[in-house]
Amino acid sequence: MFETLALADKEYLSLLDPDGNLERFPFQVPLLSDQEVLSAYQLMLLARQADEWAVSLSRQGRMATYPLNKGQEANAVGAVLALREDDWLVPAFRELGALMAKGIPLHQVYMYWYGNEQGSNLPPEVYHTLPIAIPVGSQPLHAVGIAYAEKLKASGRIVLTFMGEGATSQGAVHEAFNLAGVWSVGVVFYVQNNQWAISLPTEKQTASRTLAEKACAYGFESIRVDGNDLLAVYAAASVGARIAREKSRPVLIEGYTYRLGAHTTADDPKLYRDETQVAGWLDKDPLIRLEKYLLGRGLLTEKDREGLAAAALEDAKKAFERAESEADPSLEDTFRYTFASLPPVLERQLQRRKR
Ligand SMILES: Cc1ncc(C[n+]2csc(CCOP(=O)(O)OP(=O)(O)O)c2C)c(N)n1
Repeated sequence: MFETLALADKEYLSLLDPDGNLERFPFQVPLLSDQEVLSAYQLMLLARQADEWAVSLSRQGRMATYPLNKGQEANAVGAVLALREDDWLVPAFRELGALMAKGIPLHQVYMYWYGNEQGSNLPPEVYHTLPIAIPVGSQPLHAVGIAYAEKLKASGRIVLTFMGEGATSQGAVHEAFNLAGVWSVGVVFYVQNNQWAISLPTEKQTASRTLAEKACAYGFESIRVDGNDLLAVYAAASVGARIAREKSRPVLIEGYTYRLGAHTTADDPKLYRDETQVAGWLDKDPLIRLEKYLLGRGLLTEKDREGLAAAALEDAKKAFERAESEADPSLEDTFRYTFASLPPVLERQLQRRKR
């Protein structure tokens, strides 16, 4: 448990109640300014509309397989807001809001899911972000490697990496946790516990009561946070980022959340999960809770809300049109953007394909 955020008997850190009221806490909580909350809301809204549009595009046969982030937006956006601009983001594949919060334009993310490798062309000196990682649980090791390099350079930069709860069953993730603890590097492991790894529920994934408690075995601090509460995610990530930067220690944050949509546009969750469970979580929709907070604080009106949602959908449509109209990637593009220099096995593949 993060020492500065004593949760007493609470299951996880939560700041906004279901009606969007800010709860009082007996300790200092890092909070966003009103303007920052409003900007974060707009990003979450764009991530939501971009999702809905991607599903529609997929039905029209215009989009390849796409993983939905619906219901998980607060995790991705809230955690990145706690970073310094030059800190690193090492994503998995379900953090659209995190990529956009890092400044990566939506059309570029859409290009990735459209199958254009230029979507992975993220100049590190501009975005400090690694490309989307599909192999489950592969990226936390990269995050630890970067954090170790930054430690050697004494740059003060930290690394935020995301993974799903399913990824925590992968051996490479345990190696990453272990190395991070032993090398004492500044990395924030953010586990989005959306309760499903495709069709496998969390209780069949792990016998641990929480994902957060796994950090204990590796000798670092952790916290469980309400992943549907932007303000709580930001607070937990801010404290986590401070520990990572000032103490050069890893931390683990478990965002307790729910995947409201299908695993991807190629999946049908009705085949394996009970719709009544989904209905219960629709009531905890992170966007609705944040809207209630903003409306209650007079920072948003119903009319603004409708206008912002319509504008976000328009932005998503334009972003996809741009992605769709980009030139096809070259053969070389398929091999670029992940490795600084190609490993021999990929070099051989490239030469074979060229022939
Ligand atoms: C190494 C590897 N094995 C299997 C897959 C197929 N696969 C894609 S996503 C996924 C489930 C991942 O679950 P979780 O880590 O909880 O993340 P979520 O999809 O829920 O965001 C699986 C098994 C893969 N991409 N990589």
